[in-house]
Amino acid sequence: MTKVITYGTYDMIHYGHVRLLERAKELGDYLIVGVTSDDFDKSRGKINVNQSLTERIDAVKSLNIADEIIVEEYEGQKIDDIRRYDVDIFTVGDDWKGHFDYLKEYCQVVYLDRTKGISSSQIRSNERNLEIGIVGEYVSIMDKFARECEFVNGIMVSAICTKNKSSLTNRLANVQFVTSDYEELLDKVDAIYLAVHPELHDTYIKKALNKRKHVICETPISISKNGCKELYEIAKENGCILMEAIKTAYALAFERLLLLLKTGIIGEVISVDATCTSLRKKTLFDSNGNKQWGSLYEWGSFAMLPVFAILGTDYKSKHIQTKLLEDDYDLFTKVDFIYENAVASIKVGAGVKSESDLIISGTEGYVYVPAPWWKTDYFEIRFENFQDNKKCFYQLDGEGIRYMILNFVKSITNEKENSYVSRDISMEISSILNDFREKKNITII
Ligand code: C2G
Repeated sequence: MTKVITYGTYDMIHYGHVRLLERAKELGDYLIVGVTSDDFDKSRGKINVNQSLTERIDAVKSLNIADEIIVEEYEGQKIDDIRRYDVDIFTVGDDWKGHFDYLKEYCQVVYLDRTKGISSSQIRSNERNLEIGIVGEYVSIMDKFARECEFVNGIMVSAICTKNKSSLTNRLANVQFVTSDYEELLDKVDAIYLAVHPELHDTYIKKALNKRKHVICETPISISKNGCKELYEIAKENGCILMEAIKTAYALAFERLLLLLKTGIIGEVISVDATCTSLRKKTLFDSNGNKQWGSLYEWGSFAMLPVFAILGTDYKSKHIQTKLLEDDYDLFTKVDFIYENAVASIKVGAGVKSESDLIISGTEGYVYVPAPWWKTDYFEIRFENFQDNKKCFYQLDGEGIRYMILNFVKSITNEKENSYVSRDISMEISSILNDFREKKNITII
């Protein structure tokens, strides 16, 4: 019996795929089809896949051409599969010509003609693009967002609203519609990305939601707990997606770290310590005249994310310690949380520098994520016996921002929120900022 194997993503299956599979089957008696996992696709730069792995497998299955379907999960798996399944022929479309010649050592390699004039990318780009407007004064953050949108299918930056027109980067200045009038921008787009001072979020978000525009907003959503709750309610009433932009939640290493902790790899988690700091000019306004955010507004959400994601939001008490300058600009803030069976502490500084790492301590070992942990591709799981230590590496593209945008687009298309930052966490972050602003449970140094 001649066994044939072929691999692919098979997103939005089309005539080109069907023809390839039929010809692959004709090469032998038994056809194995490897469908790529979502993670493997991400790691090879294919992030725009529309359908989930299950949907793609079902689609291949329903063609009734494959005798067996397997999942392709990692680089190097092809050699493993060929040996394991005793494969005689590996085949793939000739867009890959030469690329898999290294497999000739293990089996016959056949490149089949690719069907001209059709592709998954083409089908995806025929769908209408979501038009997003970028609103804000913080040009470097806005530029990063616009750059990352270029990697995601189905979204297009079509308008910019800023008071800082003269300091826009080329990418932003070249967007077709640039205005300083927010209402005017809202009429032109389907969604907005908001990068204004957190004190302005409530007003800006409300206006957008009331015009039924979807919103992705730099964290925090609101500096008031009730404000945050109200915004989510308005979003729901108006059928809009409101998403908090904490890129770290979408970084693969962080996502995996949370899953590993759930398996109990370091035993019971007893303490989470997260530090985020950056050195800034100690002035209240930046060179463009924008009000600086202070430590907790700027870094608080990032530092609180692992605490709440690992230990939950149901802590028993908390205490805020802060070094305030004039006009309530906090140079440094520390928050301690006491849980029933654990403790946590965050240290944030915009104007104070420290080792900005993340340490999660457990009864069997600890996790160390080196600085800058909020955009890392790597962490270590360490044990009493250092020979048991594990180093874990993951792909990090665009600091997680592009996956965040992808999830925003998917949430809108599927009319179902698909945010990695739960509503609970968003609300709790707002609640801490609320107490900080109202100087509750706080020691000022
Ligand atoms: N294909 C084709 N004609 C098209 C489009 C695709 O013959 N018009 C073929 C591809 O060459 C590939 C298969 O259909 O053999 C699946 O295509 P994709 O889903 O685009 O997957 P791809 O990224 O090519 O995956 O490591 C190799 C990959 O797994 C192949």
